[in-house]
Amino acid sequence: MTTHANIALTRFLIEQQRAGRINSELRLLVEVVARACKQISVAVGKGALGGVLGEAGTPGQASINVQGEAQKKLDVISNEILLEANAWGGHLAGLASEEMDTSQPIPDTYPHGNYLLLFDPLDGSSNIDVNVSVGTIFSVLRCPEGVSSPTDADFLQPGTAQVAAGYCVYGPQTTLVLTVGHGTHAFTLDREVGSFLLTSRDIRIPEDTREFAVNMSNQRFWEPPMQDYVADLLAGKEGPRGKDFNMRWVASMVADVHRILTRGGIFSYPLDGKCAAKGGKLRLMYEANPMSFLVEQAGGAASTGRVRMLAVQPAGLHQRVPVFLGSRREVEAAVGYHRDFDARLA
Ligand code: AHM
Ligand code: MG
Repeated sequence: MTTHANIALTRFLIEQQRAGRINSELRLLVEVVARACKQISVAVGKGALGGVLGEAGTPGQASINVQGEAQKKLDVISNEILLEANAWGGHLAGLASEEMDTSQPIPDTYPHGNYLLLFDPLDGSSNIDVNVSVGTIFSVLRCPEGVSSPTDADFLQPGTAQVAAGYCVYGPQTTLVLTVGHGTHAFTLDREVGSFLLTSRDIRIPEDTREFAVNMSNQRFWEPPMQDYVADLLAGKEGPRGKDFNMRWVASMVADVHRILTRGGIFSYPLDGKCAAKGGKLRLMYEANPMSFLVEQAGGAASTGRVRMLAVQPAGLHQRVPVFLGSRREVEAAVGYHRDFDARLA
């Protein structure tokens, strides 16, 4: 990784503003999200010492979110940190979170801005209690013209409409990865100074890879094109792909995507018999779209297996989708298996 030790996130954003790529409101928005991520990083880092592990709710009665999943204490804490940090700055018109049933307009006690913020406050939360990387994912949209108190419908914009997206991974290092539509850049938190420093400018994902990420325990539930694709990966050098593949699965999308941005690979959470009725496992607005924007800005590709992710017109705030993203030629290969399968059915 190239280091740019003297360029803090604040300076980077000021430079983006001077280059006409962002305005002051969007700069403030990213700064506020980054500050909230620092707070979440501290809470995550305390672990058992901070009493933040385990499930939210009362003993015997876990708190269940709109996704039908039991919330962890840190899911709730991270959501509150992001809500509180973003309410009063005047840069937002509304917020939506994976952990909340509906979107929230900014209260009338504060000025309203022109942006909408969507986030998964703590992604990969099954990993919290076992001290494995987790992260925050966020996406920024413009509030439609003339709307000051947005409702859910105002958030239903395709991924191509995103003006910024990023994630912060809380691992051995805390790293913020950001795009404002001009490349993908990584900032590492200097824990002593408390500031994010640019450590990788213009990340490029290798076009080819020998590494895939998927939860193999779902194999028997996948649809046929995914079965065929992974069977050919596993066949290695002797199979049709002509090379051996390695596999990694952290089960935190932030960590898996971070590896792909660092050294290439393909990440997939395909349709399977267990999640097909919901449309997939991962959420379009909080997970798939921001990650796809970051990956495309780094020269990679992102697809549902059938269409470009960023072109999907969302039908609901919590919509789920199948996901394939990472090294461009490998994503194209996976999409090819789906295309061939669909063509045989037609
Ligand atoms: P979460 O937002 O509830 O944490 O769920 C999303 C996570 C992703 O980070 C990860 O890729 C996936 O779920 C792991 O799923 P599985 O446990 O089925 O492997
Ligand atoms: Mg998530």
